[in-house]
Amino acid sequence: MKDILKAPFVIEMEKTTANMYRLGWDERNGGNISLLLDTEEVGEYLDLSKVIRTIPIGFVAKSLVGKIFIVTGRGKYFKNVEDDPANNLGIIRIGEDGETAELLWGYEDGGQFTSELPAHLMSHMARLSVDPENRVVMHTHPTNTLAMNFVHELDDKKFTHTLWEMCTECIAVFPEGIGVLPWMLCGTNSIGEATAEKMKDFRVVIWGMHGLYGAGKTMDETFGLIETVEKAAQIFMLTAHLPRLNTIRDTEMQELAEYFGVNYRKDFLDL
Ligand code: 2HA
Ligand code: ZN
Repeated sequence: MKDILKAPFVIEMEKTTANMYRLGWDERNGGNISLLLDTEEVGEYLDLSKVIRTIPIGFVAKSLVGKIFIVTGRGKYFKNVEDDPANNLGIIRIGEDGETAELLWGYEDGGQFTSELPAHLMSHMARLSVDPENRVVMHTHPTNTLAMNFVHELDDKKFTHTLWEMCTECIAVFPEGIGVLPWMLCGTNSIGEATAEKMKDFRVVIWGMHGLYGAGKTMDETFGLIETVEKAAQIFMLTAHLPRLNTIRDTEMQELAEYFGVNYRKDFLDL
């Protein structure tokens, strides 16, 4: 067996959480990540017949039976993942009943997966139904995006349009736009269901006055997507209180989207 601490997916979780912590997005226990793993690859590092313990997941994730995820731990700090991955991360497999997680590695202090696991798994199911290559779901509290939630209407089209206006390439990076949910109680199946519903159309879903969810094929792609949303929100927050002299017009956004050949939400522009 190879050393699990040297597995590329463990190292990627360490690097990503450290990076997000240093960007100031994931204070204290804020944020969580789940990454769908390749079973064969995990088998090079762990004995897949050895289940350490089982943990109920709180709903039935039928379409994920047998799938293996690496997930950040409940109450754990992104700040600490790099120094102590075995306590702060866990590798789980969704059991035959679809409602039990089989712990294969990690959560060594007796802990468990993030309280947001329902929203993560429901988002994975929604994204996999439209993109079979989706592997990543990330939840984080990016500062400017969160600030923008307090001063901007929480509406899919209006929020997307404002972000698209803030950086030329936004419409090429998230041409499908972003989904926006109102404030909801976190950690529940209801917020998971609402997130998953939006995830059928969008890879980024804002949780009003809380943070956002991002999804994608790889950690880089998903992180880059969130980073781009946050950059646009930062430009908005730096300029929202100043007189606007220039703007990127809707016809220019259209020109860019068509030049890049992306399938953009035409109904989110006013042409
Ligand atoms: O797990 O960010 O939404 C910490 C959170 C909950
Ligand atoms: Zn959160």
